[in-house]
Amino acid sequence: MSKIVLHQWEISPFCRKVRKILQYKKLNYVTQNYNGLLALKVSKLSKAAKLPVLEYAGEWIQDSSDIAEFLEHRHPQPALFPSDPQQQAQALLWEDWADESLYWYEVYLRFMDQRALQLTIPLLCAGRPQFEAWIIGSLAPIIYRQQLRSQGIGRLSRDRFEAKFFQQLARIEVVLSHQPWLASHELTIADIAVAAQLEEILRTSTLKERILAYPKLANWLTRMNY
Ligand SMILES: N[C@@H](CCC(=O)N[C@@H](CS)C(=O)NCC(=O)O)C(=O)O
Repeated sequence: MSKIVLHQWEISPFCRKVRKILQYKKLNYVTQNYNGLLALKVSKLSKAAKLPVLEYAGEWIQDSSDIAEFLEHRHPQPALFPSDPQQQAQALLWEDWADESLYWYEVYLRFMDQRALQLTIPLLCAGRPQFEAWIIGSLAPIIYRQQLRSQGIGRLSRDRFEAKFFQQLARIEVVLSHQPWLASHELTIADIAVAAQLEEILRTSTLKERILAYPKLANWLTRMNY
């Protein structure tokens, strides 16, 4: 089979989600990064001008959920989607929650926090000239804070935001107190989608210790580090 290329930002939780899928399915791949001002090239890769984009034997697939489905179809084992319809529905609902809701908590924790930003900008510009870090460091917080405000979560005070975030983690802790994985007796796309967001949060957030204080969640994150 020809090479699989993941076009990515290494720091994007959706790109991490795809890497976790590829690793889970034990598929060899290479990455192409769009750090710094190379980001301007992304609009040529996909209609949505977003990453990840997967290049697979001449096919180009955008959107992490579509990539998951595509890879499941071509490489069914190990499965990401449970065969039981109820568990499958639950797994897909978790995936959608991770992508559409938890993602914004990740963006808030990265772009509304000065210490997290100091870690984030060098990662976004790794390997690029210094002036690009200056440009991205000036523009990215403005763009993402605007998106957070439109989404709604960016209007919350830090205290209110943290209360809501930890409420969500407490709910995950309850689920993991009753079952080893989020949606089934086995690892599914639910676990990969949620872990990808939380792993990126842990990477740059100042809340790391408080997040890992949930014992079931911390244990599950260790198991997700396959
Ligand atoms: N639904 C898409 C979301 C991808 C996405 O939002 N990627 C972000 C990076 S984390 C992006 O490309 N942002 C650039 C932009 O919105 O212009 C997926 O699951 O792949």
